[in-house]
Amino acid sequence: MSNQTKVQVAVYQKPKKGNTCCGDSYYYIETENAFVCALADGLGSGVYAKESSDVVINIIKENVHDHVEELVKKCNVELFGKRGVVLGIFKIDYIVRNYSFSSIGNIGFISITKDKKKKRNIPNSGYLSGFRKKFKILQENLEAQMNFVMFTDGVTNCELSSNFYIHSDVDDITKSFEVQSDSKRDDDTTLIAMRYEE
Ligand SMILES: [Mn+2]
Repeated sequence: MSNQTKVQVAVYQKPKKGNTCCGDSYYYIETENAFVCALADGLGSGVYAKESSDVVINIIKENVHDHVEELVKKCNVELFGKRGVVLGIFKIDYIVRNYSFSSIGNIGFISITKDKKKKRNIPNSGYLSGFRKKFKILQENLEAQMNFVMFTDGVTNCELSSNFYIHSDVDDITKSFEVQSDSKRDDDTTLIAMRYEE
């Protein structure tokens, strides 16, 4: 973590019990003006699921300057004929000082303000597989010292009811999640903790 970055990131990832390959993929990048993070969960598990979620990650890499809406649409087009994915895309715009998030399918998202006010986003239903799909985009003002947590459906409601996210430091969030969670996962599990400092 260089001290020039505005967003700090820590990731917890573990494949389903008995699997060696995790069908969840994530990618994040920070440019001068923005931070983008995508998390994809390929339907099913194993190699084919991984192929579809990797498609999504490549789209994000090649189109980092797009808005969240365009990114979701481009991913959807590219997924036609492949296994569907559940996808969450989060973007912070440093210039207009806001953040946007959209998820198609069960990618969870929680924002936590400096004074520990927690807000959980309700995802759009379904998944992306190349067919036309309506989706909502959450857009909110960016405040200083905000934390964001994004996770796949391998994270259980029981785990979410614990308070691992109250930490300020992103490494403390993922470590605390790991300690409090069940070590035998029933699904691939990815939890990404992000912190915007300024
Ligand atoms: Mn899953």
